[in-house]
Amino acid sequence: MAVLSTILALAALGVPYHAAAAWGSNGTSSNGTFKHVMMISVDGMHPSDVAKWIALRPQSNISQLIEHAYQYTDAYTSAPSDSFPGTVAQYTGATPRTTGIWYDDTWDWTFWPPSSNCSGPPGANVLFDETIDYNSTELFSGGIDPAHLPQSLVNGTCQPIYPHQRLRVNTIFELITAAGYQTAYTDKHPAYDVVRGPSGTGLTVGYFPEIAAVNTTLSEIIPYDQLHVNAWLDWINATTPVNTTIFNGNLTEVPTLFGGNFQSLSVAQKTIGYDNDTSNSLSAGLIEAFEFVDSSIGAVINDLKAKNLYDDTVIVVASKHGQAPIQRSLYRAIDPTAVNNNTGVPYAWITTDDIALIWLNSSSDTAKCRENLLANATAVGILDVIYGHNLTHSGFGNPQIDPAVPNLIVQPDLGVVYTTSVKDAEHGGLSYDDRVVACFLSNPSFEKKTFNQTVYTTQVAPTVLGLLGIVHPLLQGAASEGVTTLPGFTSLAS
Ligand SMILES: *[C@@H]1O[C@H](CO)[C@@H](O)[C@H](O)[C@H]1NC(C)=O
Ligand SMILES: *[C@@H]1O[C@H](CO)[C@@H](O)[C@H](O)[C@H]1NC(C)=O
Ligand SMILES: *[C@@H]1O[C@H](CO)[C@@H](O)[C@H](O)[C@H]1NC(C)=O
Ligand SMILES: *[C@@H]1O[C@H](CO)[C@@H](O)[C@H](O)[C@H]1NC(C)=O
Ligand SMILES: *[C@@H]1O[C@H](CO)[C@@H](O)[C@H](O)[C@H]1NC(C)=O
Ligand SMILES: *[C@@H]1O[C@H](CO)[C@@H](O)[C@H](O)[C@H]1NC(C)=O
Ligand SMILES: *[C@@H]1O[C@H](CO)[C@@H](O)[C@H](O)[C@H]1NC(C)=O
Ligand SMILES: *[C@@H]1O[C@H](CO)[C@@H](O)[C@H](O)[C@H]1NC(C)=O
Ligand SMILES: *[C@@H]1O[C@H](CO)[C@@H](O)[C@H](O)[C@H]1NC(C)=O
Ligand SMILES: *[C@@H]1O[C@H](CO)[C@@H](O)[C@H](O)[C@H]1NC(C)=O
Ligand SMILES: *[C@@H]1O[C@H](CO)[C@@H](O)[C@H](O)[C@H]1NC(C)=O
Ligand SMILES: CC(=O)N[C@H]1CO[C@H](CO)[C@@H](O)[C@@H]1O
Repeated sequence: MAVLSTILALAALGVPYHAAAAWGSNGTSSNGTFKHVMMISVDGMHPSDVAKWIALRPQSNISQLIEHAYQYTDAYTSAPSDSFPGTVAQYTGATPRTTGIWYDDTWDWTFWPPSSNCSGPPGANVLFDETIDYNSTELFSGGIDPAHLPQSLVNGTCQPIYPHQRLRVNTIFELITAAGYQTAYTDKHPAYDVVRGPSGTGLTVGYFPEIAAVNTTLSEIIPYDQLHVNAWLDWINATTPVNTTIFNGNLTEVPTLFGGNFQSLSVAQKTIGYDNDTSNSLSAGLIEAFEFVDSSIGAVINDLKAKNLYDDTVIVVASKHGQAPIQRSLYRAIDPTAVNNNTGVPYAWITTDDIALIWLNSSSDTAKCRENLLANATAVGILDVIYGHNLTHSGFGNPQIDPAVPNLIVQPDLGVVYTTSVKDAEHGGLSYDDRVVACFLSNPSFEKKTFNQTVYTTQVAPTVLGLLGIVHPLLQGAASEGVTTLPGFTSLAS
């Protein structure tokens, strides 16, 4: 009785405590403790951004979340780190070599173009962005038009392949719906149907306003992001916004797992950038983006509290990608055709961003291609070209046996972006600025802890299952790559 009243008193004061049923003496969670997990990606947010924001606004909502969080200061998203593989990493626990999801724009030797009926030689661009919508100039674009999807053979039959069918391993959403719970997710294109997983059963509902329908300026992206926030508030009310995609029956309860992203900070990084001072302070534009994100998180927290759900919900803030360069003076735009022109050998496809992925017609040209590119390394802004053994041994997979793996990966110098657009930064590549991301898990019962060791956002997936009491070896990608829960959290081993 005395212990209980102490806990209640501390709780009333907002002092952190260990709920005996939920926490071991070493602070690791037991399974099945929490009823809900909300996963937020603040796209582009580095750990250094979180530190700068907290220093600027110690009373902010993000600061208060971190007061009751396990925070990881050296967390990395997938490599490549673009939005598509970065999202998939958090929901499968695996990286592109296992998931098959390298980028939203790639090549695959077992695909054919849209509407081709799989005729002609195999090998096609696999593009899962706004171009697969019915009409991407409309915010509610009608969803995915199968006529715009690349095709492949499924048991010998030519079929359009939806993003979720392209994924090779299951998602935590699938395991959660299989356990009888409901789920919801929001992101920037209908193509984020990818998180439904190969079975297509992972999402109860989705909400995918098309970002390509708005201009890429902070003033247009904030109202766009507000739609995602409104969806979260609706879900916390067990309702759905107008223009929801109902995949597996309408939502009837507060989802067990719900998630989504913010674009505002990423757009501010790309169109405004950091201050040009020596500490790369948050510029006025980045502060504006942060103000919006922070107040939106505050609205979610208040809503969870009002519905008495806050104590039962873990809020996971893990960004799907960073942004490079943080130091604006390192930025250098290079025409992407500089890569194409310097391969010196026939290629099937080149994806360029702040990385280049190259699929060659003949893998026997691989070493020659690397040599040619390196011969013009300065002009093309190349730091290294990864291929062959190095590709496989660095965990990227083997293009000799996997039709989705590029033959070469060009890692440009930090700050180089292969683009003809006007920008200040980009993401998708392998640099520290691209891959290091904010990662913290918050609940009022968590005593603040900071973990400085290297972790990966793939670890979020099994951790979330552990929090909800679901056995994680069922998570195929994490099991295949030996990915464990984040330090400080335990999972159900079997
Ligand atoms: C932490 O505590 C849990 C639960 O009491 C226990 O199962 C686990 O072995 C402990 N881990 C460490 C590293 O001591
Ligand atoms: C797409 O939507 C825009 C805006 O509503 C409209 O002008 C255009 O005709 C539509 N395109 C197609 C192919 O339906
Ligand atoms: C729903 O989508 C339709 C287009 O399909 C659009 O006209 C309408 O404004 C949208 N409604 C809301 C509330 O978003
Ligand atoms: C392909 O065929 C196998 C064996 O008949 C079957 O188990 C599997 O479900 C089929 N896959 C699809 C996607 O139809
Ligand atoms: C985007 O900007 C252009 C030019 O300023 C403007 O004409 C257009 O209406 C804007 N689009 C949206 C969706 O607001
Ligand atoms: C919550 O849902 C109920 C219906 O279940 C609805 O009447 C109410 O307006 C909703 N509240 C908000 C804030 O959306
Ligand atoms: C789904 O539920 C929402 C309320 O959450 C309701 O407004 C909508 O009409 C329902 N949709 C269908 C197709 O039943
Ligand atoms: C930093 O300097 C660049 C180049 O002079 C300029 O274009 C940019 O606007 C500056 N950024 C900020 C946030 O002031
Ligand atoms: C690459 O070659 C094409 C065709 O010759 C040319 O138009 C383009 O300017 C070249 N790119 C660069 C960066 O030199
Ligand atoms: C490398 O650049 C030089 C000029 O700097 C050019 O003459 C040469 O053709 C380029 N190499 C290739 C393979 O394109
Ligand atoms: C590639 O392999 C060589 C020799 O095995 C090694 O020295 C080099 O560091 C590797 N580079 C990368 C990027 O892995
Ligand atoms: C919800 C849930 O799966 N709970 C499990 C937690 O772990 C214990 C011991 O392994 C199981 O008995 C529970 O079923």
